[in-house]
Amino acid sequence: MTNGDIEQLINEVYDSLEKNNFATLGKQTAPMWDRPLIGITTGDDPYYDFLKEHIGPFHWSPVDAFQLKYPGSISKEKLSVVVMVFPQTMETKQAQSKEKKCPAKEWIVSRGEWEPLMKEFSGKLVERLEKMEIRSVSIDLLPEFSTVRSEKLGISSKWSHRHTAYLAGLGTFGLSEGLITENGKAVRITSLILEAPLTPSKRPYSTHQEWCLYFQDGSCGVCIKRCPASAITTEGHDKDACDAYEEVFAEKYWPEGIERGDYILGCGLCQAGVPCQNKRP
Ligand code: B12
Ligand code: SF4
Ligand code: SF4
Repeated sequence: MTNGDIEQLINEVYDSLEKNNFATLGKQTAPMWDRPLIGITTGDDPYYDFLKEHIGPFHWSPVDAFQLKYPGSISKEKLSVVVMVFPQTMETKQAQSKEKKCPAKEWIVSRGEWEPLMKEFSGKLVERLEKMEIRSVSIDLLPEFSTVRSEKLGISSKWSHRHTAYLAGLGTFGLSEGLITENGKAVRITSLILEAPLTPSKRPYSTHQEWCLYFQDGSCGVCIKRCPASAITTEGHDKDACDAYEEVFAEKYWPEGIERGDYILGCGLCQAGVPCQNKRP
């Protein structure tokens, strides 16, 4: 298996998706998510040890996650991590950038239907790899995957897709804390661990906040004004205030003509209508 092989496989699976559309909004042919950007890390990158110190000892290394599905010894040199960043479509970003209090319908639906979509996407990817006799673990399909409260950093999780994407050369963090990629910040991310030695992607930056204008020269700060919960300041991002705002918009500003159902919500107004919406600024 080469980097080119896995990229081709990911694109084939993306093209075969049945759930990647806005059928819920009556738009069967409009995709919810664009083709993913792909980055790769080795399983033995020392940065995974840093994450256990930085986020908390509960944060998995690639070996920890692999062994949950395949108990038994496995050396970290045999594993690679493939990180996939799915950009929101231009239509969703345009709709979201016009909103001020409540996310656009397209944003609500693409967030709310992410988990079933990932079940389809990651399920198909893992199955294709199994047929090639390559063992792999999708983080999003692990039943043990959950959020955890980090002593130092507040609401966190057992695997941070964003930190892994940073490690895989896919982007750096912004003032709002969102990961800014070559395709901007309005993205969602997933990670796959596989038993195949792949070539790691280059990291085209030297600090973790390099692509944000505020950290470059103190300018911009547009995400501060976009946030209806005042959760972003020049001091950074208040996760609890951000988290609490989800219920506020659902109760006070929910748009007509759309069911909440069992959707997980996310505001995401700081991800659109900003200079880092579509690209690294
Ligand atoms: C918990 C969680 C939340 C919490 C807390 C967010 C947070 N900052 O951690 C709440 C509910 C607030 C939230 C909100 C949102 N979330 Co959220 N969330 C998560 C989740 C489940 C875990 C995040 C996690 O583990 N964080 C770990 C902590 C440690 O991260 P951190 O504190 O931000 O990290 C900082 C430090 O590490 C610091 N730092 C200091 N020194 C150093 C040194 C180095 C070397 C480095 C690298 C970093 C570093 O820099 C980082 C950034 O400031 C992930 C899914 C996942 N499992 O990855 C999605 C995820 C992060 N969320 C996502 C999204 C889309 C959203 C929302 C837009 C909601 C929505 N869907 O519309 C908002 C955006 C909020 C924002 N301003 O970024 C996306 C990321 C998109 C992006 N571009 O970054 C993710 C990855 C989900 C996904 N599968 O794609 N989320
Ligand atoms: S809107 Fe500006 S300040 Fe905020 S994250 Fe993007 S580039 Fe940085
Ligand atoms: S997701 Fe919404 S509430 Fe949270 S920081 Fe961004 S704009 Fe503010």
